[in-house]
Amino acid sequence: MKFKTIFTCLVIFGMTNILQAQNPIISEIFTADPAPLVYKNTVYLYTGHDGATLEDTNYKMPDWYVFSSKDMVNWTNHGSKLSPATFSWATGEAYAAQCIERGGKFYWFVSTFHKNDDNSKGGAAIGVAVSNSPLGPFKDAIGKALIVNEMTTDMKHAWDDIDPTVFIDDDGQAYLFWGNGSCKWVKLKKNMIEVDGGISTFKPKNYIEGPWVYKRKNLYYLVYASAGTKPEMIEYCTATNIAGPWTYQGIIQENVTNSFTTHPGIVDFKGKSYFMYHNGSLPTGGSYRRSICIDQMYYNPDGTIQKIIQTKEGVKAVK
Ligand code: FUB
Repeated sequence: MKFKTIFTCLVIFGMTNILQAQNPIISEIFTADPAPLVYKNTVYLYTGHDGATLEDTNYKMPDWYVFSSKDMVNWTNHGSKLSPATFSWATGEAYAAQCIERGGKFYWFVSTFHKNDDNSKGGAAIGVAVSNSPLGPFKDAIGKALIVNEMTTDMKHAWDDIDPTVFIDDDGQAYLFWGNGSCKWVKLKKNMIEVDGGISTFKPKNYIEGPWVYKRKNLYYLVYASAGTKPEMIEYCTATNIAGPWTYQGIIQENVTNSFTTHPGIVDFKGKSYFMYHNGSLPTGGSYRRSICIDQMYYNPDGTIQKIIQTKEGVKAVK
């Protein structure tokens, strides 16, 4: 083969690889804990932000970011839109969060940590920020935490009230699920900023943290990070009633590259289902320097979820 032909082949091969390698989808900063929201033909992706140095041995998560896409491949970085500093009662890291729309307002449920004051002795807590736009500006919706460590006592560690996932059922009833070590849930009032009734606690098989709750064809899904002493996987349960009982359905995602944690974020967009998660696969990445990826998600006719195939290529652009 002539040099020119070999060169052309190498360029085409290289370009094809570049065009197809979508994962991780964000490479300018380290991102974690994906929470997608579809609104008006656009996917908004709310993320955590890993700011740890290579020497750090724990999370350094200063703020939450928003990205958006109209095709699941080209993502616009809208920047840092919220931080624990927005909440006068908060201190510490910006753990997992999820934003949901109701009545034209956007409610961003976040997990962070509480100052030691009259409302709490500290520990993880859940707050809500609100905005008239998916891109903010967001402000504290309540002026205090929605959930504080003292409200749940089944787990003795102080960081069990993390990882909120919020879901509005067809009848308009909103639910908040969350928790590390056990899964907790409560109804929310229509205003989305007050709990309605008591908190329930349960422990799905192998549950550790990071719940993601949604409904598809009259079946409720509770997808979560599992294990604990080993790197996390994603497992799930289904139920015909959101109050349970939940039926364990198995593992859908095995361990991820170079990160102890993984965290599910699930969305349907333009007729396809997508599974978002994080790993440590960017150069210099790791458990505290994570990156969000997307792969296709498929359901069986009976509603069970097929194993997620983690790829470097990611997904194809949708029109
Ligand atoms: O990102 C900080 C914590 O790591 C999250 O709250 C957990 O779900 C895990 O991803």
